[in-house]
Amino acid sequence: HKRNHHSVGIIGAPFSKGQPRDGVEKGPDLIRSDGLVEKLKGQGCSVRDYGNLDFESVPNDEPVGKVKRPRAVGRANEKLAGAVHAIKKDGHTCVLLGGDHSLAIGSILGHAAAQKDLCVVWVDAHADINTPLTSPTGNIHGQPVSYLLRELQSKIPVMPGFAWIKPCISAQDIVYIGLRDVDPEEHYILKYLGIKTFSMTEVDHLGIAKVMEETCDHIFSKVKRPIHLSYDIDALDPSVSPATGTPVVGGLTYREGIYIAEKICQTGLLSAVDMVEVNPKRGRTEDEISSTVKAAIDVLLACFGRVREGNHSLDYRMPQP
Ligand code: 4U7
Ligand code: MN
Ligand code: MN
Ligand code: MN
Repeated sequence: HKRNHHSVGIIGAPFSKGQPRDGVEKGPDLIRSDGLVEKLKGQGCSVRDYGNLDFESVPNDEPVGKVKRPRAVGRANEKLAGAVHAIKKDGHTCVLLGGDHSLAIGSILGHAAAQKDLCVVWVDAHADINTPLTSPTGNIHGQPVSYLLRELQSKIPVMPGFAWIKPCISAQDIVYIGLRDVDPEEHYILKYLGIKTFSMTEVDHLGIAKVMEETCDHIFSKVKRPIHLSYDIDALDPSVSPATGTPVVGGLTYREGIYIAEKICQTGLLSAVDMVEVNPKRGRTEDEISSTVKAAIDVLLACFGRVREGNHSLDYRMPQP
């Protein structure tokens, strides 16, 4: 089959202020240094690396209520949204290398500015749907979805750095896969808005193949539309990807994690991907770090056509004796 004429635009966001742990800002360069660009080109993609965004420090970024570092997070995401918008205008599938998951705010808003009618597949141990008022921690990486959903707009207080944000998706436009650590307030929101979720219980019960069938049925129930895949590496089990800020036992296997990416690729509608929360400083050994980075890269390669049965380039010719 003729796959793999993917055109990929990569943007790095070395940003960590959506959560308290150092090191997640090293994610973009770490993922690149393991050969992401070369590997994508090697499987037939055209790739443009737009480099890393540069985030100026924001002085006097006092908490607003519980919410920590709102100005830094707001500004970083505004910048990221502009970059993602531009990459989409250039005609690429956008890959955001994070950084923490607060970056999904800018990534999805920038994507939505260029692409009407997108839907979101959120692969994560967590729902990241706390509002500033429900958040138990005040960390914005646990809140991005709340800013994006139209149905929650009236529940979001005014915050410095966030005035540019206008919600761009509705509750029926997002599907979660991999949930296993959801705060009670988040659970209420998910149920109250009727959001489609495949927690680890559903992955166990249905199997990942059925989960992906139902995911596609849900997002394509009316029409086929572009997909934004927001992939938190902590969706995978910590035995696979331990180097992350908020690991939770009982996660997706490596195979389930890859299968999700393969199926999303097969739709032909992948329009943007976030790969976030890879934090080398949270790995206790080199092996823990490399296993986490490898998983992140393998997910991305599967997003862009790599399959486990084997791969060959379209212009391969057998050697003649
Ligand atoms: B991640 C948490 F309270 N729900 O809001 C919160 F448990 O992007 C965790 O998925 C959020 O890694 C995890 O702080 C955010 C907490
Ligand atoms: Mn998570
Ligand atoms: Mn997350
Ligand atoms: Mn995390």
